[in-house]
Amino acid sequence: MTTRHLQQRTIIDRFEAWQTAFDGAESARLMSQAALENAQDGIIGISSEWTPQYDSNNRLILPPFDSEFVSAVPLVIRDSDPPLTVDIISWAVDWSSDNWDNNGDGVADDALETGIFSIHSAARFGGQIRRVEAVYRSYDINV
Ligand SMILES: [Ca+2]
Ligand SMILES: [Ca+2]
Repeated sequence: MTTRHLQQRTIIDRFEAWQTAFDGAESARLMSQAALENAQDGIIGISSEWTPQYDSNNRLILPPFDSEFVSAVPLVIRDSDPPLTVDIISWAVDWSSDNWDNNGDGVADDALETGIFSIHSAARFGGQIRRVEAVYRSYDINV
């Protein structure tokens, strides 16, 4: 490894960690989406014993990585030596059956929540944590 290469590494390490964590979170979201498409629960690295938490905007709040309910899954996202791995977690919500008023219209699990799913994913790498979330209608998901 050349000195020049080492200097470049130092400069970009911080951004790389941020970007790598983001890539990991995106990968987790895609894995959950694929699982939902295959009629699986789409949950990665979080115990089914966990009780979902929501913020004041009815958005799900993932448990922290050090939660007793979390066993983050290592995911290799770069070919390198050693392989670059991020820790990922993901949770999928079927709005029609989570006993929560996800769309904030005053009624939990109403007809307008039918067929809507959201996926909430996070990844941790190099001290950085990135979170992503997405909402889908079932016709996007081919359930
Ligand atoms: Ca509602
Ligand atoms: Ca609901």
